[in-house]
Amino acid sequence: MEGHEPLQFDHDVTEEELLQRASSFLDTARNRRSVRFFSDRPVPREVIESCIQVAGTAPSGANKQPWHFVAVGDPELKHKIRIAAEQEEHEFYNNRAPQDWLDALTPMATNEKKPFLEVAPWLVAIFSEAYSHDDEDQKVKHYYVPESVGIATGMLISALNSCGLATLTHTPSPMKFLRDILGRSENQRPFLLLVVGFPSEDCIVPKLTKKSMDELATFHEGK
Ligand code: IYR
Repeated sequence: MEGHEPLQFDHDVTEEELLQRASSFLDTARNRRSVRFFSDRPVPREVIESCIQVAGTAPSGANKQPWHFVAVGDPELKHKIRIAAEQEEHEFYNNRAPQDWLDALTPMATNEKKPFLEVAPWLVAIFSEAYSHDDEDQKVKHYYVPESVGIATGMLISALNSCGLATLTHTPSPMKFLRDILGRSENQRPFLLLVVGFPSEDCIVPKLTKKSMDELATFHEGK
């Protein structure tokens, strides 16, 4: 078929190997925790680049790839982001959040102070693009934008976790300040701010449980 090529795929993988890989990936995934106490230990740019490239392999509506990743290691920019995020968070915790939301957050012990935005070596700001421009500067519409960017973000988190790095999905709301501070264009809308680095030596995390297999999934095997 025009515009197509043969798929490169390992059809010879054994069932044993499948089970081994699934279980090993699960072990890695289970060790991922949202971290709020970071160390200032540097992380090489190349690691962040590779993980962003993993995110860039994500499936997207009509392959429009409606995302852009901005990796910030510059202390001055991180400082600006922290100040702006803390302003929004102050509003959130003191005025905007309804009591039921604040109650739901109690186990996380979060508050408006976000020192990790300066301590962690990298902040990756993820932008979604509802449209782009073609070579003739005509608007190109994108499809399934939140789904696509959500999938790419999940792949980025998974890639960073598999390298042995910690992340925090941070969503100060509203996040418009990210577009201004980072000088992004009008079609780029802040989706999420990912904090990336090593946890501090004395990092603690809330005791949380994840859904059991029964709650998590339903199988209809047909046999
Ligand atoms: N953005 C705030 C509040 C917050 C909201 C949810 I939903 C969380 O899972 C965690 C925090 C903050 O980052 O503190």
